[in-house]
Amino acid sequence: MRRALIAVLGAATLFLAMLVAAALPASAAPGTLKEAAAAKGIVFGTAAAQNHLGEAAYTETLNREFNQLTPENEMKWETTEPSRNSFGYGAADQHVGHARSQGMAVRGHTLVWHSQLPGWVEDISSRTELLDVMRNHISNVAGHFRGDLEYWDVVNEAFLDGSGARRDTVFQRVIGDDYIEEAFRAARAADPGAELCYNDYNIDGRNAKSDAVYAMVQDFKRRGVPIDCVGLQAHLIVGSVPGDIQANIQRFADLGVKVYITELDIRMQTPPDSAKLAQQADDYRAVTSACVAVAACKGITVWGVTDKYSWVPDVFEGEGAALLFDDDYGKKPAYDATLEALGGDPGGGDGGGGDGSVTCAYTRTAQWGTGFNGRVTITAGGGSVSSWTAVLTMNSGQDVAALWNGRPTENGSTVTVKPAGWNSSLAPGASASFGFTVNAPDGNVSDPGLACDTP
Ligand code: G2I
Repeated sequence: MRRALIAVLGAATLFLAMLVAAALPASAAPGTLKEAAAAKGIVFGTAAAQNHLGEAAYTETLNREFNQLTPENEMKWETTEPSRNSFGYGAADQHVGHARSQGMAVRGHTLVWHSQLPGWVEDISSRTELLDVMRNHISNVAGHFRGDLEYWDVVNEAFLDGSGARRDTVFQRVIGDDYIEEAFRAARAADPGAELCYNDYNIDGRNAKSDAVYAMVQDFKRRGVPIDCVGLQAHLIVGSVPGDIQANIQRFADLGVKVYITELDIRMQTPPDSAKLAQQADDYRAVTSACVAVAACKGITVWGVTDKYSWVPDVFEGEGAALLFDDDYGKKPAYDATLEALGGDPGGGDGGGGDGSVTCAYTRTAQWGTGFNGRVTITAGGGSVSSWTAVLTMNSGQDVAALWNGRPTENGSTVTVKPAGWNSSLAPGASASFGFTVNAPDGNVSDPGLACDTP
């Protein structure tokens, strides 16, 4: 009798163990951008600004999702050499220190650029003098970070849209065509360990400008000018990813250089809506897949952690929402699409396994003649979840007047609620709640329908 019971218990235990094994895949797909990218042998980075590193949600998102950092402004000429031969690296050094402490690679940005260039450089009119000044700048700045950076954007935005002619900058005017190769030679001498890139925008697909960059890189490779990589900035517009981006990456790769997507953002007319966000997700997927498909494409960098601090609204009036995290650090559909394109699993939570499921419950917290307050609590099952979605179905004559601790999208009587950002990921068994107020002018105060799921 006892033996039989033990045998039954043993079988039950084995059965349970099999169930658990079925629920826990042997190797869970990665649940963050950096883990998924690493599994593909590439880096996934972001531009970051020193003045936001004190904001907990900013730094938490930066550290959790990205394994490469590009200082957004802190290594530019006006900051590192504001007056002649007087160099300062405070904010840049802090960036490098932060990146190092987190195991992130660093892209130096940028040594020679016509923008954010101090006036004293603009005033130089002799070729010999400007060549000396440019070489001195490169040898000091790249020399300061020697051995600390993985990549340098050596020359930035030297070509014009449309024609592919050289941009009329002080370097082009005063030194001439060879300023670019001289910059690369100086950078190699200053930091022989860093990959040296030419970086530009609107060279993501094939066009007159990318043809001109292609011809320059081809010429540099033939003549032994030290260039290692090309950065396609990829400042793009929703619905307008060049259809030939992969072919364009491939043709640069075929020249023997690496390719990086260096400043990816995909802007839209604000405010965002679900259709624009879905298109943006497709667009991020397309860019990410194009890089993943070409062996020489070694990294993707988005131009900012959160929509809240993106450069886009400052420059393009009425446009924005271009990045992977919204103003509240909530993951956008583009985040999931990018993670999937990297082979990760948006539903995989922290990648630690688990069934990733959620349950939800509704509580009425207050009621009056023409309305009520409700609260929804979402609880993770046996596994962690990275995000959740709750769907409320309102009854006739009911309108959600306010909702807190969640981000609602209304479509007829259906209100889809996503996390506010900070309450997105849940450990096994943990809960998140959001609350709302319903107006029911006709007095129909019956409970809304509720369903929930992982995204
Ligand atoms: O314009 C977008 C990017 C295009 N490719 C090169 C990148 O270096 C460039 O980055 C942007 C930064 O994201 C902005 O943050 O470069 C801008 C300058 O051209 C940066 O904007 C400047 C503002 O113009 C200044 O008013 C501001 O003081 O940022 C400065 C620091 O916040």
